[in-house]
Amino acid sequence: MPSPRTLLLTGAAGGLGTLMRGLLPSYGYELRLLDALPVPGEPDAITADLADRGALREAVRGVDAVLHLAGISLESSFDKILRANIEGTYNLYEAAREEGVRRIVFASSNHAVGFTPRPQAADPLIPIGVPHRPDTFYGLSKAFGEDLAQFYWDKHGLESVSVRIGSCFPEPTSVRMLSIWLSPDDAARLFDAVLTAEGVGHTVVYGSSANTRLWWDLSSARALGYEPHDDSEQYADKLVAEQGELDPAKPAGARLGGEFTTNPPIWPH
Ligand code: NAI
Ligand code: 15L
Repeated sequence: MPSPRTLLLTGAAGGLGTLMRGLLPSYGYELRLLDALPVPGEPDAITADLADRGALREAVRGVDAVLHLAGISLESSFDKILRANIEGTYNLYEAAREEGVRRIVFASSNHAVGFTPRPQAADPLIPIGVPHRPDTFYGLSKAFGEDLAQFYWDKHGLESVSVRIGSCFPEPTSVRMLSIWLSPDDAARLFDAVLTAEGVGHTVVYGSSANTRLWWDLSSARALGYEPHDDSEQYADKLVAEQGELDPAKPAGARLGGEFTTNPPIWPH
């Protein structure tokens, strides 16, 4: 990517957006912020909903790339998911296409493939090429977003990297998260790698740290230059003592998406 690297960060008021607002400037990005909610301490942030096509078009004008984090980040009603995550992501891609933006990094989720069995014992890591197996309407919207990204590359030459994020929080809070935790510092490394790699077309990567208990294959992310530094294992003793090891006989211990795959989904954190 040519310098200066102006980046539109959608979802800037959210948990991950707040972490990335703190970390990405040190990689040389000049951030333009957008969220449906005001962004605390950021008077210049754009307050706009993803339904507002005019505002999106203005927001993407002149940026080198977009890091698209905005949306509903847990299960919700289909109508709400439809508006924010499905139509909203479409609106963003259309605005980017109209304004000639070169690349979008799409915050996909492990829940796009949440019904994939999680590896047990000596099973191989989950490859990036597994079919979509969404575990919620939320996961379905992420599967849609990945397909939308592929479509805009094939049809319009707009590059994307879809990052199937595991759990990005300051610390893992469940035993399941030990396997898919993405530390905030590694998230910034990963986003920087996928924003700057050459010739990504549309690439799908898993997003986690180099966890000892890793469930999936990070090689597509590494191929784009990602080098994780962190490992959740430092939190393992405490979490396992509190919660016990995952039970592979239970749905939440058997599948990648954990508790999202139960009906109704339950939230452990
Ligand atoms: P969050 O819920 O904390 O933040 C989402 C932000 O998007 C909020 O500030 C919200 O106001 C904004 N937003 C929601 N609907 C909007 C709309 N219609 N128009 C404009 N803004 C809207 O979520 P978090 O944790 O920061 O996640 C960010 C992204 O990463 C989400 O897309 C989420 O699905 C994805 N992701 C996050 C993971 C994590 O562990 N934090 C794991 C997997 C995916
Ligand atoms: C997600 O996709 C959610 O946005 C996040 O809040 C976590 O629940 C994460 O998945 C997870 O699977 O732990």
